[in-house]
Amino acid sequence: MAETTTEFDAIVVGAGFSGLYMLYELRRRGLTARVLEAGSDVGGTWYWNRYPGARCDVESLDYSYSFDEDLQQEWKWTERYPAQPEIQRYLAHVADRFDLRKDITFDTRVVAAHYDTPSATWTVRTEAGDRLTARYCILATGCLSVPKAPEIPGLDDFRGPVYHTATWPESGVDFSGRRVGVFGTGSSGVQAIPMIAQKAGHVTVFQRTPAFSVPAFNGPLDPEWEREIKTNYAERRRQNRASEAGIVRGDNPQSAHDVDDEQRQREYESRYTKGGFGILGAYADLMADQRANDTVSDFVRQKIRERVTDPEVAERLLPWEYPLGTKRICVDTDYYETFNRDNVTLVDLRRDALETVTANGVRTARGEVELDCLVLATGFDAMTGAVNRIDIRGRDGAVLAEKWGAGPRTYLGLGTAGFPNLFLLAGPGSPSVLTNMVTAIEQHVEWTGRCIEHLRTHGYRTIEPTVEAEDGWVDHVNEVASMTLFPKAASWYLGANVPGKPRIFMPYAGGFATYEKQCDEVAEQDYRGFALK
Ligand code: N01
Repeated sequence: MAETTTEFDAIVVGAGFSGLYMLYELRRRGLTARVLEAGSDVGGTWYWNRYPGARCDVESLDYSYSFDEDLQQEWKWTERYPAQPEIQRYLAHVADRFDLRKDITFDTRVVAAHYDTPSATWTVRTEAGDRLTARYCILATGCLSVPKAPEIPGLDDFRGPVYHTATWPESGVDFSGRRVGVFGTGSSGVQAIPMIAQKAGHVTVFQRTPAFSVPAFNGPLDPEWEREIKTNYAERRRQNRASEAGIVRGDNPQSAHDVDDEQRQREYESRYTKGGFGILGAYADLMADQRANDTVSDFVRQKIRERVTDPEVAERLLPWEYPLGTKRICVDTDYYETFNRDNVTLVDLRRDALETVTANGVRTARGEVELDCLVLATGFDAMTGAVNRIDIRGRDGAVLAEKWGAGPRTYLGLGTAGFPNLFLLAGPGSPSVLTNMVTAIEQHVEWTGRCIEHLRTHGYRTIEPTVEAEDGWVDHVNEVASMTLFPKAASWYLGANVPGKPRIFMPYAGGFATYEKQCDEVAEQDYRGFALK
């Protein structure tokens, strides 16, 4: 695009799962839209996170769009948990199948979005200086799309290559025979470390906080299971939306205290051996009651001990600092077993403090480890990072990053007061990252599509949350979080992984089904809590 101004009904920022479906939804309702995407292809998070082992930990048959019956019937997933290349192929297929690409501009980063009150339009500016205007501005920018600065001293001095899992080179990395240092043992590190160890000469893992990880038991997709789901896919999707996690995982309404220890162990064992995070649904109070959570945390810690040959290494891998699930649980393939390999060393930074990265490696209190390259799996400026780095100005020049300076403020995670016609998809204050993201995204896209249609049908120019409704929702989000164990962990849910970021529990912990009900009620009551003009 040259430096021109182009007008659309809507501008969508981001072409991941949410941006693609939003474009489809807008078109379906007869609106013109342009999607602006920083990457060179569709995929969003899945475009950038192409590190070895990158894989979704929601099952493929659930981690996919439900909006088109033919699409969901014809697409064939190969594995129970889809790997990044397959998700990328799927999203490319969706883009082609619905001819979405013609309305997407790639390699285009949005740097600003300013609202003009007299014309009630948004002007969106790209890094290249192009301007686009639209009535509606929709942020499909993703919850985990801005890598956080790693804050590792001396990193710039390192002479070898440094790779971040979230900006992995498209051509891949050949680790053969190399001495690799890895920082980060969250979901990305837990997936990447076993794959890197298979190729590298030696891997040294610098662990700051151990993960709770459960095995995926991934494998080829069982054709019987696929047939069963596809025979009545609509019912499966309905059940996902009627659940609190946006996914059927057999949630048990009992308290962990209602049963004796033997029965609890059987329940945990049965869920653990099925693979994935179904273990979180074993009892209703695991995320709300410390003693209940202790039972499942102890169970998983014992499993870790059993998976690691050297008891000393196992002890260093045990998480004690937070209850299971309060940091996102990891789902792995051979993570703990990888520490049984001769070419893998675990450095526990809690006992062996990091001093600095040097030109040739990493120095800790116990000495220097020489390395050829470094892998950073150090996470994201989650949920608000991608929004705050765009210069977003609403009514009267209000700056969104300033408004959110003490933490994000939204109504239902969908909009924010003072910013008319600005929609957030899976924004802070919505269940998003605590659920199956695709379920959450579909609900937000559909709600937004219906809302825009409502505005147009009834001749409204603008919609924005009232300050009262927003304050009420922010209080509600905080109150619900305070009834859970989530605030006990220094997690990215709370912004605690980014130095200086306000500590506010950002997602809505009240459950997906409860949340969707509230969104529907708001819409049915003529968009209660929103001002329509
Ligand atoms: O990031 P994280 P992630 N020095 O923030 C460590 C989703 N996801 O990319 O805990 C040393 O979880 C940090 O240590 P600590 C999923 O929702 C999904 O792994 O801050 N270490 C931690 O160990 C997930 O939760 C999938 O003490 C440093 C790690 O880096 C989310 O993305 C796959 C450090 C960061 O863990 C984020 O996961 C991948 C430093 N200076 C991701 N700074 C699947 O679907 C940070 N760390 C499977």
